[in-house]
Amino acid sequence: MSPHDSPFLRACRRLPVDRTPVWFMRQAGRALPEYRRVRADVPMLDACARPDMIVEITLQPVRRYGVDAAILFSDIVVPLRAVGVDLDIKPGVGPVIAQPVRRAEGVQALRDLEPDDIGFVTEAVGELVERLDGTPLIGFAGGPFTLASYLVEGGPSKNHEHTKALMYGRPELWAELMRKLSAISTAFLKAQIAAGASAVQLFDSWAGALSAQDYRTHVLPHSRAVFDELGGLGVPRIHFGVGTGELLGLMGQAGADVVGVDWRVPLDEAARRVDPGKALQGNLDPAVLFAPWPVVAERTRAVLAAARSAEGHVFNLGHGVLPSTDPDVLTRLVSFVHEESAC
Ligand code: 1CP
Repeated sequence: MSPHDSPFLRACRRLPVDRTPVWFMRQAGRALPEYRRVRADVPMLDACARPDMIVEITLQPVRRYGVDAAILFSDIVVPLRAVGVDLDIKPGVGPVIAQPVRRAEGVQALRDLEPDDIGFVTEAVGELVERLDGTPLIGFAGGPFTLASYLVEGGPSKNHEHTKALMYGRPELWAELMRKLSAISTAFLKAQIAAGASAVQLFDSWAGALSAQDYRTHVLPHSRAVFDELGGLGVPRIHFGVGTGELLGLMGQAGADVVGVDWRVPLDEAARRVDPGKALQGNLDPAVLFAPWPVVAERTRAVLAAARSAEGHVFNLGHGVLPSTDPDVLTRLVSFVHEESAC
């Protein structure tokens, strides 16, 4: 079977589907006991560098939940580490950078990503495409703003103050950093597509920290550079951020085929904010999965109803699966989305 006619790729292309496709951001991860088992003695970045673990962890949620797409097990900081940035992913914290990049020397020291740097990813993608037997594989990368935020802040940040200080105070150096990060993300995505990924998602998770004006000036041109480079490769391009209700139109204009929406804006309103010719992805609040099932069902129906205003719809959560989510609720949700949307 080829992934080409799968409901997921058809919905991304705004073609008719016989049921709404569904996958979950962070579907591979701590909500799954089988994930915790294989990761027990292996640090996160070591797991991301081992093709056997990438393959197994990517397949786990497909087996368990019956989702319509797999997403590669990796992390947005993997290509940064692959070009030599000294960083780690600390349990309970997230990515931590040994020497935050705030000056010209740090920006200049960033080098391009070469295919040889990420052979473990291309090997895993190739094997996954065979093993997935027609279920599409989504490749991904971090958006340049989100990567810049980790590099400049040195780790997770609420206010992104050092990042904004660089963006406002040294706009040329900022642009240089963003050009380098765009090139790294582009190379990471191209390698995944060349190895067989059927679609790609650019996670600019923290872009919602920006006003529309700042996004337009300081971020959009760089995200557009990534999408433009992928335009001729024939795979749908998904663009996602959190708290980006005010930016949905601009994130679409950056060059996405599918715009990811968090739970704060209903999909019918999102459809008005995004230019025609794009599908939407989303957008059940991941915290709703902790409510009694009738509430989950009602909210899921509401998402499906609002999505009728969209030209194409891929069901997802509005952000990643929370680690303490009951996996059985996710399994039930996949079936429910399929049943409710079947025509
Ligand atoms: O010990 C662990 O299990 C580590 C937890 C973990 C996992 C499972 C991290 C640390 N990353 C991942 C995998 C991961 N990261 C995937 C796998 C595929 C999937 O199932 O979806 C993906 C797509 C990512 C992407 C990622 N990493 C994003 C973008 C998506 C999002 O959630 O907005 C971001 C922002 C990161 C950074 C990151 N890596 C890990 C954590 C805990 C974080 C966020 C920390 C923070 O709040 O800043």
